[in-house]
Amino acid sequence: MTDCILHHYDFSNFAEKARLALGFKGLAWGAVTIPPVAPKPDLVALTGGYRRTPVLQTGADIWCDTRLIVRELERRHPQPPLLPPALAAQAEAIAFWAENRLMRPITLYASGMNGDVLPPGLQADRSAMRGLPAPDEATMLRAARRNAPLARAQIPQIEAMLADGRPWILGAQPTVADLAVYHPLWFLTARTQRLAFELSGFSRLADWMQRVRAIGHGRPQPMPAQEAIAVARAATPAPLPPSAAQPEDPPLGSPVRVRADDNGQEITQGELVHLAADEIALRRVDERAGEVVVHFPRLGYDLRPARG
Ligand SMILES: N[C@@H](CCC(=O)N[C@@H](CS)C(=O)NCC(=O)O)C(=O)O
Repeated sequence: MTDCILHHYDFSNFAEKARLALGFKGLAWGAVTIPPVAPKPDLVALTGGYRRTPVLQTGADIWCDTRLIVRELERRHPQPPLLPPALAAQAEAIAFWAENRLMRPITLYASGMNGDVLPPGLQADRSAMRGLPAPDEATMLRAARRNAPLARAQIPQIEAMLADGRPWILGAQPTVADLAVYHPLWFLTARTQRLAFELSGFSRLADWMQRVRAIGHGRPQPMPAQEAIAVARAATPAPLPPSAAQPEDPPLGSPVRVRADDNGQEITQGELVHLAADEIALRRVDERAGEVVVHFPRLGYDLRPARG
């Protein structure tokens, strides 16, 4: 039996980070395949609005964003650690660079060059997530050309991080930094080998990517979305630890809304039931999933009193 269910799809790079985290912990997990584009009614039955990928479910608790997903996996399965206390802050800082500076040029470059092998409607959906019109092929290619040099300015930095022969980004021990730096690079060649040449000549990087790949995905067990919703319905949200609210926060127990501050800004609304230094949790009752608690990190998310 598994207590973790991951809602994901194959070519999502953030999902690859979560799959590797599950693999690193040696877990069996329920694998629900979600659509790569909106609408995602079965996912939204659980999240209440959030539509990004991946989402972790443990019973009637729903964990949004891979930063929080990794932290929750670490809490449930501390060994082996992905956030060893002495390295956690550095690992998170490198992960922030990888996911906010390295990743976007790589995804724009790879998507522009691989338009023919990506699902129809994907680019229109991604542009809509940023409030932009659907791009045509020429626009995608221009974006790829603008972003290739930005990817090439950063890939050698990863080789440099490994220059002293260390096996992992932060030294002798793997951390979440390895997963976060790996997944954008993985995306470069996940669909085709067309851009593999961009990584050639970086031998330490290649050996390190092989080590990360070897972590694997643990034991995914395919699960229909209906079953995951039934799991939530049958479960009760886990008891919450004491809150650590800030003076500026909306009161606990009040109706609030949360949305991502960058892209995919669909709103999740509910009763504010938990606040920690970097976590927000809302309780909501869904027609299909019953009572669920939806968890978000604070960083990267916008918390406000609900309207009306
Ligand atoms: N900060 C989020 C980012 C998640 C994200 O942007 N995921 C992409 C897929 S790799 C996404 O949601 N794309 C739109 C979608 O899947 O609907 C996380 O760490 O989970």
